[in-house]
Amino acid sequence: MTEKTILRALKGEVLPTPPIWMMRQAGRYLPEYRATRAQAGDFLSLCYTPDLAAEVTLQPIRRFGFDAAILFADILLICQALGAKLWFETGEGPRLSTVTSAAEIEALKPADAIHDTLAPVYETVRILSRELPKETTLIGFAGAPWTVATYMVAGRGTRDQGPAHALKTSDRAAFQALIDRLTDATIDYLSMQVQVGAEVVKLFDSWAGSLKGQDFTDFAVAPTARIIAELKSRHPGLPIIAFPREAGQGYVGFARATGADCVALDNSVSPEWAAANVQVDGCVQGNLAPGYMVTGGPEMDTAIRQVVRAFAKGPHIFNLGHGITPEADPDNVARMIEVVRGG
Ligand code: 1CP
Repeated sequence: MTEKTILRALKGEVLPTPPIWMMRQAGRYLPEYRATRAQAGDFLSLCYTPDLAAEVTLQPIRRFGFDAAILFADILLICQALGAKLWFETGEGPRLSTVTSAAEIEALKPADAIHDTLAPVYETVRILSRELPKETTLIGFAGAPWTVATYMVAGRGTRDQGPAHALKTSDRAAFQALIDRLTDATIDYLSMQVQVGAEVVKLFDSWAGSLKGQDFTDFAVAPTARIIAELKSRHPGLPIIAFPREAGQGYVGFARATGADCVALDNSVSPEWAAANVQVDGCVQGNLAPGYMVTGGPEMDTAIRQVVRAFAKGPHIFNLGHGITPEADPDNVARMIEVVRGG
């Protein structure tokens, strides 16, 4: 059997057509997702019901034939597994009980206690590895420690990650302890996803862009490097994608500094710049602006071709620069795939 295209790109192979998948490809822009989510009742029940989580993971594969499926779950489930309370306010987003002191960080559950809560996620992975088409790669994921910490400290999503920055300044040792706990738990979580069938893992550091200078090194690069080194020692050859979103100049050398096989790029950097400065070190993923999935038209076709052309001389996985939004039109997604595949 020929190797799956995503795995070939992750090994550094330059393919005539880049493989393609899309962040948040299972999501509210799809009527079939909205129907399954309604059946589950709420978002967390959907994440924790393996049959339904597997179903929504498979929906965009059936509809569009993407080259990869990403496990349906959320980066915040690990907070719950560590003992925080987690719920989603309809129309607003996640809410968590906060963790803001050395004592509260110390009181979190140890890394090896996370698996009871996360067992349904592992079951979803098992179902998917049985049911996915043989050419489709299964991607597992977790949030990177800094991004998950921003939610745990603030108790919600924040525009500027202010509460996490404040704790980092007022008690750096406590903040480092939180990052260390999350790093250990993330290693065990991803390792288990791989044991039950994930073929690639991705680390989402959605708020990496708000870390500057030494903080970027300490809290984006260092934890990512430790997670990758430990995962690769437990699972030799495991391909790993890192997404330090909005890292800007921080993208340069990120693969070398962390050991990532692929750096995912947001759409604030131009593909031409990223080809010259990031793809020189290996595979990149990205980076069409998600807004085109709403607006479509000839401008979308042009932008898609620009991304494909800019990255054509090196290993590339086509994706958006961030998740597709609920207002997107599924017909634009179908057209994107057609254009990437030469239409
Ligand atoms: O109502 C709904 O259906 C909820 C929307 C939704 C979805 C579809 C949330 C709530 N999470 C998810 C699934 C999800 N989240 C996946 C599944 C796989 C896929 O991509 O199809 C993944 C990989 C994530 C990752 C995730 N969750 C990130 C990192 C990526 C990113 O978008 O930056 C983050 C920051 C979250 C937290 C989160 N979960 C949900 C929301 C609305 C948010 C953002 C909250 C905020 O900051 O305000």
